[in-house]
Amino acid sequence: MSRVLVTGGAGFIGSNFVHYVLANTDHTVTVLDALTYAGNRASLDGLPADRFEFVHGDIRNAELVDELFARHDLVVHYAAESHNDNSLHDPRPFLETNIIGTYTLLEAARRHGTRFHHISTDEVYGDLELDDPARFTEDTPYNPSSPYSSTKAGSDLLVRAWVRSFGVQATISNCSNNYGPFQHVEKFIPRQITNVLTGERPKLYGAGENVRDWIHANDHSSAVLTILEKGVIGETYLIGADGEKNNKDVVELILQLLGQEPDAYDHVVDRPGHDMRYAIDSTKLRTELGWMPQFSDFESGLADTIEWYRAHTGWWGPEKAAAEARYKEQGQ
Ligand code: NAD
Ligand code: TDX
Repeated sequence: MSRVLVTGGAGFIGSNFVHYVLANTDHTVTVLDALTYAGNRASLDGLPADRFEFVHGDIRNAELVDELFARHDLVVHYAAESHNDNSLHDPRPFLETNIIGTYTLLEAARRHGTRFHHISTDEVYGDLELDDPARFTEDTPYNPSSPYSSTKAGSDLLVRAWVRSFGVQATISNCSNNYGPFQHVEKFIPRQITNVLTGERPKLYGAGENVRDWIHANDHSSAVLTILEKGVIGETYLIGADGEKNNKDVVELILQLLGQEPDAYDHVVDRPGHDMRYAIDSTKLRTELGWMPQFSDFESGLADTIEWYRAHTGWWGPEKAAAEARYKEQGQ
C-alpha cells in the first residue's frame, strides 16, 4: 500500500487514473488540482472517503507542495495546460504551469527523495509525414511544434536534468492521444460528440487528413501503474496502442455511431502549424515491463465514450457554450 499524490487529478486523464488506481490497488490517493477551466471536481465524485482526499491548490505553490510531498510515497504529475489551440492564443499559462509548475514539484521531489513520475506527450517529438513508415521511439529527437508541446518538452528536459544532476527518483512517459470519459468538450472527440448531441455539426480542421494515434484512457492508466511498479529510474517509456486514424475517419465514425449522415460535418479553418501525424512505437514498455493495452477495438471504445457523454450531459453541459464561443472567435 502506497500513498499516491496525483497532480491534475480533476482533469481528464488524471481523474481516469485516480478511478483506476482506487479500483485496482489498495493505495490511497490525494489529488492536488487548481480546478482551472479544465478541472472538474465532479469527475472525482463518489470515491471512498477513507482512501481519497482532494486538495484544491496550485502546483506552483512551493509551500503547499512541500507539505504534500512530505506525506506521500509516490507522485504522479498530470497537471498541465493541455490544449494546443489555447496555447496558440495565450501561451503564458502554459509556461507557468508546465514549466514553473514542474520545476516546483521537482524541487520538492529533490528535498524529500520522493518517487516521481512525469506524464508527457508524444507531441514533444514533432510530427511525421503521412507516407513515412517511421513511428516515434524513445530515441526520436525532440522537435515540438506548438507552445503547448514546447512547454511539455521543456518540462521533460527539466525532469531528465533533475535526475542526472540531483539524483531525483523520476521516470517519464510520453503517451499518444487519449479518449474516454471525463474529457473536456474543447478536445476533438468530445467536441464532435457533444456537437451532434446539441444539434451542431462537427467541425473538422482543414482537410481532416491529420493522423492521431488513439489510446483509451484506461490503457494509459494501466501503463502508468506498470511504470510505477516496474519502471527503471531515469528512463523514458512511450505509451501507445497502435491506434492510428485520420480525423476525417473519426468524425465519420462518430456520425455513423450517432445515426447521422457520414458527411454531416463542416470543414473549418485549419490550426496554425497543425502537426500532420503522430505514431508511437511502444515496444520498450511492452517488452521490458510486460505491459499490454486492453482496448484494441477503437469503434467499441468510441461507442462506449459516446454513451458516457449521452448519459452525463450535466457534467459537460455547463462548459459547452463557453468552449464553442472560444472556437467561434477563431472561425473554428
Ligand atoms: P486536462 O486539461 O484535462 O487536465 C489538466 C488538469 O490540471 C486540470 O484538472 C487542471 O485543473 C489541472 N491544473 C492545471 N494547471 C494547474 C496548476 N497550476 N496547478 C494544479 N493543477 C492544475 O489535461 P489532460 O488531457 O487530462 O492531460 C493530463 C496530462 O497528460 C498533461 O500533462 C498532458 O500533457 C498529458 N497528456 C495528455 C494527452 C491527451 O490526449 N489528452 C496525451 C498525452 C499526454
Ligand atoms: O474541433 C476540432 N476539429 C479538429 O479537426 C478539434 C478540437 C480538433 N481537431 C483536430 C486537431 C487534431 O489533429 O483533431 C485532432 C485532435 O485535436 P485535439 O483533441 O486538440 O488534440 P491534439 O492537438 O492532437 O493534442 C492532444 O493529444 C496530445 C491533447 O490535447 C494533448 O494534451 C496531448 O498532449
